[in-house]
Amino acid sequence: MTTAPWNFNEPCCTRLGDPRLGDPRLGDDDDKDRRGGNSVDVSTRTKPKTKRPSLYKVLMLNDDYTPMEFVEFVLQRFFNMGQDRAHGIMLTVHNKGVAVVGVYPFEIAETKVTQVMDCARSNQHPLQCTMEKE
Ligand code: TYC
Repeated sequence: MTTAPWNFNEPCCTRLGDPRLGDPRLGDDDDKDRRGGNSVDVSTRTKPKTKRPSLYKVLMLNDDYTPMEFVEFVLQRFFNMGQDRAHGIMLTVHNKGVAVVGVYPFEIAETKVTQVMDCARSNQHPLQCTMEKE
């Protein structure tokens, strides 16, 4: 195994020094283009175009009426938590008023909020769930 960070077999390296091929490090239109006109160097983009998506926190809010067991059920069902973690997070919301229950890209966070709100509404609980940019 080689530890060198370059590869001598790469075409650009095998071409180096071959007079028939020219030096690939040099452009072939330094001052004039092939039709004899002036040309302008265009800088090449080195940064990849892809950007990581912004992340959003999904927050669960406390209220006085939603049963604790229902909150635990929601946390297990929609946030893939085990019983112990769901119980712990539910108690945090109960005691502090709010807790982050997950962090996701926008569409996933939005889906989680909708799922929780729909589930709470159809079970007639006032549980509130919201999201905010991280
Ligand atoms: N405070 C509620 C109760 O005492 C329990 C609860 C916990 C409600 C978390 C909402 O997001 C919540 N029954």
